[in-house]
Amino acid sequence: MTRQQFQKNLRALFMRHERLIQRLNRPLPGGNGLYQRYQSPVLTADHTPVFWRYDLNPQSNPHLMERLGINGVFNPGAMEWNGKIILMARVEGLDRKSFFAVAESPTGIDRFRFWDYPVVMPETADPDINVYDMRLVRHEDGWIYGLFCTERKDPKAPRGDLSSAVAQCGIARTKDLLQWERLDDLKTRSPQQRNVVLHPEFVGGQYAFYTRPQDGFINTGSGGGIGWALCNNIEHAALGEEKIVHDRKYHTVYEVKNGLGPAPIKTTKGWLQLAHGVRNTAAGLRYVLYAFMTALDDPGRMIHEPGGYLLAPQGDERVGDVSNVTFSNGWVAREDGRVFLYYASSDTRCHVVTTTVEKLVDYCQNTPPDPLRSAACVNQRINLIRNNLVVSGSGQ
Ligand code: M1P
Repeated sequence: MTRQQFQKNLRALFMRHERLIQRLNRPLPGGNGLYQRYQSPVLTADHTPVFWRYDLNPQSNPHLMERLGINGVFNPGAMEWNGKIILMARVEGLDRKSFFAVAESPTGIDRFRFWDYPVVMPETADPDINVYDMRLVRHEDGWIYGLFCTERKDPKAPRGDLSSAVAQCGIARTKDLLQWERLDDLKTRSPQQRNVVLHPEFVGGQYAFYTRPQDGFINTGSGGGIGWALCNNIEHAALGEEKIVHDRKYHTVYEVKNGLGPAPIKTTKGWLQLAHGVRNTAAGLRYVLYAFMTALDDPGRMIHEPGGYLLAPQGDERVGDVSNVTFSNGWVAREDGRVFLYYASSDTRCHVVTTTVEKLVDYCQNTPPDPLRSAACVNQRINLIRNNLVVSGSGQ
């Protein structure tokens, strides 16, 4: 390639990237009255800066090839930051290793741009092989915490088994999202932990954790459910018994497993909680999002448990590296009552839906619970139909 051609291709590359970053995201027509979906994902692999992927030096990269490609950008933590919205994305390279990186937007709906460098996360004495799914929380102790999954090869795996892994909760804290202090990994009685979330307030003067005790890396075994436990020391956090806040149940959308999403949102009526539920199908696991509320005076106590899912993969969202998945570990409640709920589809890209605290509380309080049997579901629906026909004056 001539020097001239190299420069031309380079300009085209940057222009394509800039067009993508500047693209506005339009609301999709229709909807369910609860939240607004949008036309485009908010973050994709193509949103990562050109200079993260290409060597821009014509001497060392005369063909202007991508040297370190990005496979996917998904499962972001989220928070408001200096009046803007930032996403702490899970960025996965072509080599399957994930890392964290901050993307910032003036609107929270479009124009997310990555900061120049990814997060440099300090390691513990036992280095992480893979890190992912950070839950960001501004704790009342003054720190911003990032709780994430740290994955390492299972030391007990038989020779030749190169897949068995141990997942645990890594904990780090920061004041500026740039310098991170790594604390000890969370110690629990469970052999595997993923989807651990720090509650934003002290409870009885202690740090409070939502957990997901699990026997296997993928399978819950005898464990599972969203757990809850307190501890005094965040620097060397260790939990005793995990009380189950929300258990798995037969023939529900969270039958196989579940896990809390982001840290909860405080409302006057209770804590709004978002979680993912997993069921099995002939086509593999299906991940959907569901909501519930816990008590203000005891965030580990369920008070409203609407039946069914809140959000499931739709259209293109259903296809990706791990198809049929919606997963969320980030949402932001704005001062004006709007809520931006970020989720990833099929472990590939990130999306947003917008709603309000008022709507989410109404949804949790007034959506009937899952009656757990077909006949009971029919009764539930007949009640709705009967009331509607009376209201509309066409009842018989
Ligand atoms: O592949 C779907 C999701 O699987 C895991 O979630 P869970 O621990 O509930 O099974 C996580 O690895 C998550 O990152 C991933 O999106």
